[in-house]
Amino acid sequence: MGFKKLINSNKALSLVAAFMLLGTNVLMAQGTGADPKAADSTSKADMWLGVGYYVLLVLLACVIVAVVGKILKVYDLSLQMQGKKGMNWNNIIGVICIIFLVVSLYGVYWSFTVQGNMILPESASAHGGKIDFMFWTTTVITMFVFFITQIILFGFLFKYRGSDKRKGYFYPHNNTIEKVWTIIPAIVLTILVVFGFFTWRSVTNTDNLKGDINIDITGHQFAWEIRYPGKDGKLGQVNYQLYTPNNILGVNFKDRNSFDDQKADTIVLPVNREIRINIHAQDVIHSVYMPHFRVQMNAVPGLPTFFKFTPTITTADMRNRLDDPKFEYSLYCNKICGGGHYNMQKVVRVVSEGEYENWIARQKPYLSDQIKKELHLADAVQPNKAAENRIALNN
Ligand SMILES: [Cu+2]
Repeated sequence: MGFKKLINSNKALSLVAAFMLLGTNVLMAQGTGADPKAADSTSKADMWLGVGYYVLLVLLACVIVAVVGKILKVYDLSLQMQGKKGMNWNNIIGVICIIFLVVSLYGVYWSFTVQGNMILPESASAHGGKIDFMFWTTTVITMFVFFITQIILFGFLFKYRGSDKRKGYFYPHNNTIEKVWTIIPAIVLTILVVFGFFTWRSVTNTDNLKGDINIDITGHQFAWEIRYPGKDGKLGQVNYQLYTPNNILGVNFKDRNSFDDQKADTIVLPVNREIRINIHAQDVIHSVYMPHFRVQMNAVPGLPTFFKFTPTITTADMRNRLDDPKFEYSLYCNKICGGGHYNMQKVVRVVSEGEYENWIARQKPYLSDQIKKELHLADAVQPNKAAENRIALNN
C-alpha cells in the first residue's frame, strides 16, 4: 500500500485516532495528580510504552484471528473444489459458543478465587453483620441467576444451531413467559430493597440521636479534621462564618460547650461503646468511609450528616485475627473530590476503655493559644469595622 493510499485509508486513520485517544486518556489520568513527579518526562515515556504494548497486543490478537479465519476459508474452498461438502460453519459457531461459555465461567470462578481474597475481613462493628448478610444474600442470588441464564443462553445457541434437518419455528409472543420473567425478578428485588430499607433504618435510626461518644469529622480539600467533645461530652457549635486560619472549623466560642473541645490527629475509639460521628464538609462533597466498620456517609457542605456505630473488635484483636501485626483500621474519603483525594486518609484505632481514657487525656484543646491570642488581639489592637464584626461573631 502506497503512502498516499495509507493516509487516505479510513481504517488506518481510525486506528491512529483510537491509539491517540487511548494514549491521551491514560496520560491524562496518570499525569494530572498532585504529585508533580508523576508527570515528568521519564514516566510519560514509560506510560507511552505501556499503552503501545497493550495496543500491539490487541492488534496481534486481531491478526491471529484473521489469519486463522483465512486458513479455514482456504481449506473450505479447497474442499468444495474437490467436489466435497464444505465446512459446516453452523457447527463451528455452535462449538465456539460452548468454548466461550466454559472459558467465561472459568473466568468468573478465577476472579472469585484469586481476587476473592481481597475482600474485607470480618466486620468490626455491631451493625456490620447485617450489611454483610445483605451483601452475601445479594451476591448468592445474582450469581445463581447469572450462572443459570448464561448456561441456558449459550447452551441453546449450541443445541439449536443452524441445521439443514430443522426448520425454525416462528414464535412471536407468549404472555405467560412475559409475566414469569417480569414478576419473579420484581418480587426478588422488592424483598432485597425492603430488607435493605429496614437494615439501613436500624443503622441510621433517629430515635436515639445521642451516641456514647460524639465526634466531629470535617472534610476539606484534602484532609480530615477531627474534634472530640472534651470532658463535658458536648461539642461546641460550629459556624462556617467564624472560620479563621487558626479556627479552621469555625468553632463558636460563644458556646460554652466548645471550651474543652479537643483536636486529634488519629481517631481513637473505645471498644463496645456507641460512637456518633457528626459529618461536615467545607468545600465539596466528601464521604466518610470506614470499610472495616461497614460505615459510609457523604460529607455535604451545609448539610451535616451523621452515623452511629459500635466498634466491637480492638485493633490489637484484629491484628491477631488477621495475623498482620501492622494492620490498622482506616478512614478514607470515598468521593473523588479533587487531585489530592487519595490523600484523605486517617488511621482509626479501636482500644480498650482504659487506653482510650489515657489517650484522650493527652489530646490538646481545640482552643489553642493562637486562637486565644487571635480573639484577644482582635479585641485590643484592631478596632476597625471588619475586626469589630469578627469580635461580635466570635464572642
Ligand atoms: Cu474528599
